[in-house]
Amino acid sequence: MKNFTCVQDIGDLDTALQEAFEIKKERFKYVETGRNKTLMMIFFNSSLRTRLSTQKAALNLGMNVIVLDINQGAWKLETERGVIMDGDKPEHLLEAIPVMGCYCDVIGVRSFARFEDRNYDYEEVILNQFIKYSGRPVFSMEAATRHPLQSFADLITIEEYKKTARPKVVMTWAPHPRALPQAVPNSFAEWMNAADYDFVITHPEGYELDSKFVGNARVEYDQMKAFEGADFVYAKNWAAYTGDNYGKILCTDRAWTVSDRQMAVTNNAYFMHCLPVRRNMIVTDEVIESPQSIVIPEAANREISATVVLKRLIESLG
Ligand code: AN0
Ligand code: CP
Repeated sequence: MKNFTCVQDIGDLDTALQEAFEIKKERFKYVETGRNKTLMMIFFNSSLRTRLSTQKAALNLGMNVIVLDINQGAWKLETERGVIMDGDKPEHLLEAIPVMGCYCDVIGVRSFARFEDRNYDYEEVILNQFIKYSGRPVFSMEAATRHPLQSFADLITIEEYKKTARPKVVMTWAPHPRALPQAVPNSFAEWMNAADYDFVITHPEGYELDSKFVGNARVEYDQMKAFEGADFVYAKNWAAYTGDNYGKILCTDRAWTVSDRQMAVTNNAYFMHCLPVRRNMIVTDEVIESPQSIVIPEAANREISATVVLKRLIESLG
């Protein structure tokens, strides 16, 4: 695996899952694989889980780790080519990236959608510049349109908890006070479609995701109807994707907050969320604290997905 940015990069899902479960049983099995290899993690945005779980994954593989928060102590970076740099940004990404590449063997990048220009976000300009100019294998730690380490962890979690071969998985939009990217829902949809579960997406009208990610999923605007018989409920907020509404908040209706009312019509569904989650906006205290809530084991599996991905990237170094 040369880079890891989307579900296609991981190849066969069953093989990847087997590797994940092998590593989960014996976390340090490949502790020699990363000896004298250095992981560099670059954060343009905040993180708790990704930062900690990816670092832990690197330690499982015996790697060294360097972390840089671009907004805390690094020079402010210009990202557009052709700009006359007479403003507040002393350095250009086009020098910074190859320099970062000099000090490491593998690079992880977190760079969220900016919501200024949909094409710019959906072309993954920043992530692709890292791939093009770093000279190193690059993996996404949530880029503008996807969060594959999260989705892989979500898949591992569903495989651990499912009671039928092809469970019904419902991804529901839920309200949030700030405009959030589509990366998590896009990516989750991409992985659920690849896993071939019975996959349903529910959201208010206007919140349609890019059809490339929706794929063969059923879209149901009636949240209660969508929840009927669900085995897994995956909640997430996202801002609008379509047309001039890109990046806008169109709905704040707390009837969409996941509560006992919706969970009651499910097949005793497990509740999932990638975290961080705003309680009583996305989900009630009761649901997230219920025995059916698997948000913590889901977060724990981030270490496992990251270990598989880093191991494969190191192996590709030859
Ligand atoms: C981010 C998002 O929605 O993409 C990160 C989630 C893993 N969430 C927030 O910014 C709150
Ligand atoms: N789920 C997730 O990626 O969390 P962080 O934003 O805290 O890394």
